[in-house]
Amino acid sequence: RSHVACLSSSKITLGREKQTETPLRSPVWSCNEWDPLEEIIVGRVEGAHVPPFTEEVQAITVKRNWDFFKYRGGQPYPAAHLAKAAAEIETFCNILEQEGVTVRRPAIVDHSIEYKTPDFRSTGMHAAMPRDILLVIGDEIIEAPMAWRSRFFEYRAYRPLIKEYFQKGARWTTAPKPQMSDELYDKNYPDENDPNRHKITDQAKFVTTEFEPCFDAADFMRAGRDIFAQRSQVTNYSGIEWLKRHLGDKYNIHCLSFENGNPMHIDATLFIIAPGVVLSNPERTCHQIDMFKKAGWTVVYPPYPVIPDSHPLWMSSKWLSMNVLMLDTKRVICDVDEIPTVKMFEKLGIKPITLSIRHANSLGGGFHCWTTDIRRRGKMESYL
Ligand code: ABU
Repeated sequence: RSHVACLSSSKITLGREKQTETPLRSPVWSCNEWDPLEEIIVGRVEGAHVPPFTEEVQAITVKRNWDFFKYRGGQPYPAAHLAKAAAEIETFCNILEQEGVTVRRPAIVDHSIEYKTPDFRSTGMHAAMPRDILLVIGDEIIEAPMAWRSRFFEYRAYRPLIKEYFQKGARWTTAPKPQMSDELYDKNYPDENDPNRHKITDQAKFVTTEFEPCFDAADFMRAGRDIFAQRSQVTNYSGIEWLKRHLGDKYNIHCLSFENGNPMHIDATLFIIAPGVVLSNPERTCHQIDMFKKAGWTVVYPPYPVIPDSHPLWMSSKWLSMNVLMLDTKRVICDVDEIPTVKMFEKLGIKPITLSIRHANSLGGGFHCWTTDIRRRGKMESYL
C-alpha cells in the first residue's frame, strides 16, 4: 500500500541491556479529503448537552436561538430530537460500512459533569463532531486545543481510540491546552445580528483574542502538503502559527479569508473534493480565490441550500449542504433533500450516496463534521 512511506521503527530500551526493534506501520494515514477512505471515526449523539451560554457561544448563535441556550445551557438537548439524530447516525454508520469503510466510535462519556479549573468552570458538550477536535496529517493525530470552555475536555471521549492507534504505530500530539481565562475572549464582541459583523470580521476582530493559541481542527482543509486555514471565532492566528511551526517546512499552511460575518470551521465555506477541484461557498467570497484559479484549479460554486427555516440549526448555518464526505473522487455522501447539491455532484461525475441526518445537523454539523478520517489510501503530495 502507498502509505508504506510512513513505516517507522521504534527502539524500546528496557532497563540497561534489553533492546527490541519493533517495526510499526501506522493504522492512521490520511493526507487529504478525497483519497479512498478505509477507516473513519463517526461521532456520537449519546450524552450531548447544550453548552452554557457564554460569550464565545453567544458570538456564533443567532438571536432566535438565544432563549434555547439560556434556558437549556448545561442540560441535555431535547430527548426526542436526540433520539431521531441517533437513529440517523446509526444509518450513516451502516451505509459507510456497506461502502467498505471501517467505522469506529468515540466512548460514551458524561458531558453533564461540571468541571472547574483555576480559570473557569463549565459543563461539557458532546463527542458528536470529531472533525472539530482531531486533525489527521499523514500518520499523526493532532488533538486540537479548542476554544470553547465547554469543549475543553472533549478529547476524553476519543482517548480510548487514540491510545489504540498510538499503540499500533500512529503519532499522537496534543496541541497546547489553552487556559481559557477571561483574556481569551472579547466580552464586548457584537452579536451575530449586528449589521456591522461583516465589517468587524473583515477587520480581523473575533470573539477569541490572541491571548494564547487556540484552534478547532475543522478550521483546516487538507490537500496533502497544502493546508488551508481560516482565522475564525474559534481559531486564532497564534493557533494557526502553532500548527505551522509544528508541521514545519514540508507543509504550506495557506491562511485564507472570506466574506463571512461568522466564520467557524472552514468546511462549509471551502471544500476540496478532488485534486484541483474546490467547492467555494458563493455567499462567502474567498478573498484569495485567484490563487486557486492561477494554479489551474477548477472552482465550483455550489447551489444554495434548501433546508427549511423551520428546521432548528442550533449551531450552524444552512451551508451544511456542502459539508459532505468524499469516499473517494467518484463517491460522495450528501444530504438526500439537498437536491440541487445532489445534482451538482452528478454533473461533476461523482456518485451521490444520499441520506438525511437533519436532526443530527441541528447539533452543528454535516457529514464532514460528524466524522474524522483515520485512513485513506494515498500519498502525501503538493497541489499548489
Ligand atoms: N461546523 C460547521 C458549520 C459551519 C457553518 O455553518 O458555516
